Order: sequence, then structure tokens, then C-alpha cells
Amino acid sequence: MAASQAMLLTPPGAAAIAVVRLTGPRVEPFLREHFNRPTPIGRPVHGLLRDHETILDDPVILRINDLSADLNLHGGPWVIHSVMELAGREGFELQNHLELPLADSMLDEQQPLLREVESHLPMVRSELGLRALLAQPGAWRDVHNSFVHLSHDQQKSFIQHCLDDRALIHLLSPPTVAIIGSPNVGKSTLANQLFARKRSITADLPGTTRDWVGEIADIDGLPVLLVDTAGIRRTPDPLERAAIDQSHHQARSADLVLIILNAAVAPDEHERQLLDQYPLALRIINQCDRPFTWDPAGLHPLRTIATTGHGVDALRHRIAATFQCDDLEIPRPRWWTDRQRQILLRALDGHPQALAEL
Ligand SMILES: Nc1nc2c(ncn2[C@@H]2O[C@H](COP(=O)(O)OP(=O)(O)O)[C@@H](O)[C@H]2O)c(=O)[nH]1
Ligand SMILES: [Mg+2]
Repeated sequence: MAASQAMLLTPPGAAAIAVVRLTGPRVEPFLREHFNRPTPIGRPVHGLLRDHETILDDPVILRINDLSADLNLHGGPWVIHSVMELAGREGFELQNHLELPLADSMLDEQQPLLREVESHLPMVRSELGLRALLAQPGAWRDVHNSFVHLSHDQQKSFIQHCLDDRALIHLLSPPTVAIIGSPNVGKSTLANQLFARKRSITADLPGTTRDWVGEIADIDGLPVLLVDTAGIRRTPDPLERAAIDQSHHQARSADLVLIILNAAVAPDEHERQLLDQYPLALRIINQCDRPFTWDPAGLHPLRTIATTGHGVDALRHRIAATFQCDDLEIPRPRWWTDRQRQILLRALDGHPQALAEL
């Protein structure tokens, strides 16, 4: 009998979802024994995964074919460990993580778009990402059926719209969001609010680095690497100065910066500099339960009370919107590989028939 294998496809920790791929002849009996629902090929199924009486997790399981299935688990180390351990007891050889997207040699699908779905599936870290990625073959099929009925201008604007939509790319590669501001404005309290709903435990697995600066937060289904930085202020202390330099470094390399100000304390020179240095940052005035001592008109800020969570839903929504993932329309056709982008560019450049390659 060919060997059955269980592979952890996502890096340990740092995920709202971890993917374990099972392959080989033991997949079928394993699912029958431990999962409480049938798993038809190609359809994600949400159910309970059990080790005897113990419920290990409520994963979404996607049966890729007779001999393979992806278990999309909640990403905590205990869950991953328990599921891998169970698979080991059931005769699967255990493999630790692989390079992503999956290499060509690991793919079963024939058609290029389906192969791109398959190779990127293990990068998905949230259910929203999973649904958006799995919707793509159907979404592009619909495009092929309806595209010829569009006028030339409609075709162009449709393709441009597709090119501008990077939601799936963000869902597959979590953007980095850095929180900066003066000491004591409430950065850490706000970060905890953003983590609160689905905090994934990360850096405690053996083998992961400890100099980890962020954690994945689930922002309405969009995973982001959230970085809480040291407070920025004037200081003669060289150690604190180094931490402040580090904060700037993190902010400069982030995809989005959140500048936190304090309702009760008018911005000082440093805070005004931050506003100038990061003109694209989201401005947040925290501690809005305290009396305003200054006029924030012109900053167009979001207002929060980090201690109670007031305003945090609006903030989540703004963060998701920055990455085109607010109120995501799942069945829209999207691109997520360079091959797809090149096809769209050719289609835009007067070769609409190129779309057939998607
Ligand atoms: N009244 C009030 N206090 C807050 C608010 N947010 C944070 N704090 C308090 O401000 C202090 C500093 O918060 P912290 O998150 O550690 O600030 P950081 O230094 O910017 O990370 C703590 O005592 C928090 O409980 C808020 O919205 N309102
Ligand atoms: Mg702090």
C-alpha cells in the first residue's frame, strides 16, 4: 500500500487557520472515523473532528480528490499538535511545513487556474479567504460565458476593475499594520481589542523565533499582521531611542499605519511630526470617554475608547476597506498570480481573447 502522509502546510503559529493536508489511501477511512460529516470532492464541509470522545476542532475540510484532503484547522498550537498526533497514530507519515505556494510537483489539477487555486489553498488563513479563493474557477467560468455580450468599453472597464482588485492577494498574504503613537495613548489596549475576537497564539511553538514582533489578527475575515510598537517621544535614553527607531522602522515597512492620538491631550510636536511623516496613516483619537482638550477638525479621525471597545468595529471596517476586503463580494473574479495579471494586461491591451487562458 502506498504511504499516507500528513503535512502541515502553513508555518507553525501565526495563523487564524492552519492547513493540514492528508494524502494517500488512509484519507478515506480517517475522515469516516474522525469527522462527523460526509466530504464530497470539491466542496468544503464544516464539521467536528474527533479523537474518540474528544472534539479536537471544528475544521472546514476540503476533499481535493479520492486520495487527498485539506483540513483547515483553527491555528492554535494545541489543535495542530493534536491533529498531527492523531494522524500519526492512524498510520500517516508526518511531514513538517513546505514552501508556499505549493511546488508544481505537488499539484494534482491539470487546468492552470485550478492548479493556481490548489497551490495557494494552503496559504489561506481565514474562512473568508478560503471562500474567495474557491469561488474563482466558477467566477471566471461565468466571465467566459458573458464576456462576449459586453460592449468594447464594458469589456475594458471590467478588466481594469479586475486588475485593480487586489483583495484576494491581501487575503493570501496578510498585510502588515503598525500601530504608532506617544506612550500611554492606548496603543496596546487598542491592539488587544483588534486581536480580541480571534486571537491566535503564536510564538510559543518550539522552533519558532522569539523575536517575533507581531501577531495575526482576524479583521472581519482579513488576516493582518498587527504590530504594536513602542511609544514615540523625545528622550535622552539611548535604549528607549533604539526602541523608537525600531517603531519608525516598523511603521515604514508596514502596509498600513495607525496613528493613535489622545482626546484629552493636544498633539505635541512629535505627534504633529508623525502626522506629517505618515500622511496615508489612519488617524485614531482614542480615550474619547475623556473630555476633549483640543479640536481634531481637519484630521478626519476615527474615534475610539479602547478600554470599552467603542469605535473598534468601525476601525476594523476601515482597515478591511484599506485592503479592499470590506463587504467582500465573494463570487467576483479576481487575480492572485502574476500569470493571471499578465493575461489581464494583454486583454486590456487589445487582446480580449487572452482571457480564455484563465
Ligand atoms: N479612559 C481611557 N483610558 C484608556 C483608553 N485606552 C487606554 N487607556 C488606558 O491608558 C493606559 C495606557 O494604555 P496602553 O494601551 O498601555 O497605552 P500604550 O502605551 O499606548 O500602549 C492604560 O491604563 C489604559 O487602560 C481609553 O480609551 N480611555
Ligand atoms: Mg504599549
